[in-house]
Amino acid sequence: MGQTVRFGVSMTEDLLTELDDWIARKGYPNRSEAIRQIVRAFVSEAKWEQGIGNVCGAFTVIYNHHNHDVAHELTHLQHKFGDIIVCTTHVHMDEARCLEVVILKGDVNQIKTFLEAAAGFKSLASVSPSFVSI
Ligand code: NI
Repeated sequence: MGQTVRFGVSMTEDLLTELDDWIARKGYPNRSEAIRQIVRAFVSEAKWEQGIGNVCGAFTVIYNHHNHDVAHELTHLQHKFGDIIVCTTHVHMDEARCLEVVILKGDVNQIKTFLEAAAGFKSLASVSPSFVSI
């Protein structure tokens, strides 16, 4: 964390009104906190798109455990990418369905490769993965 620096920003009244309305809806305590969050999200997304730096986040998948191919592929993938996997949680949802959450941390390009490989699974559903720069 660096030193906090103040700077001025100019914008039209209309745009400022839109910003203040958004801040009120989101419940941010002030413009500075809102703008910090906006910039962090923008920088994080830009780094993700450009493949820069490290990220952390989760990949969530629901699959039918009677489909042994999926269970096997998921285990195989986790062994292959062990250096970027922090931990995995497996929940037996019911007699057929399993939910698995894989927490990942590391190089953004390695994590993208993991997600591309996992996208090919014949899962029942997967939650949109979300990663942030660290
Ligand atoms: Ni299970």
